[in-house]
Amino acid sequence: MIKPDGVSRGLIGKVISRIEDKGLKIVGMKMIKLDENLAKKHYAEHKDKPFFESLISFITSAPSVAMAIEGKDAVRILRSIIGNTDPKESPIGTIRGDFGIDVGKNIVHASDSIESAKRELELFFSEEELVKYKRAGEEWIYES
Ligand code: D4T
Repeated sequence: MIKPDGVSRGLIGKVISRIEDKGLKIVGMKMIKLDENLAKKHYAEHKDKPFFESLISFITSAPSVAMAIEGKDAVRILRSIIGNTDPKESPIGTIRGDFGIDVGKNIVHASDSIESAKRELELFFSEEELVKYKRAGEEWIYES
């Protein structure tokens, strides 16, 4: 997901390019301004953290772009493309390392496990909104 800061700063194209350039496939995408209910469900695991209220207010403050992304090892690869939670600690070359400074404005979110990916996809997409197609050149990305 490209968060409100990424969308508002005009970074949608740059973020999507990195995902596509890597060879991962976008199979669902929508611009959505999260309401408080969805935001609280999405970040339920953080409900007792001191930053929870500011996180909810930030994530509901402007539109985000939600994406469903497919590919071999997609969860692990996406986490490495986005970098560390705190952009200051994130290596140059990662999205957060290249575009961010403060942890509360870290541009993107990516699911951290298959289980959280399933849970989050269900929050953001219906079955019909996810598509199947073949990307040109997949035979030049995967060994088999
Ligand atoms: P998300 O979930 O947004 O991809 O971030 P991470 O998976 O990398 O990190 P996280 O779940 O630990 O944090 C969720 C979200 O909260 C913000 N945050 C985090 C914050 O505002 N202050 C903080 O001190 C921390 C730790 C940033 C990401």
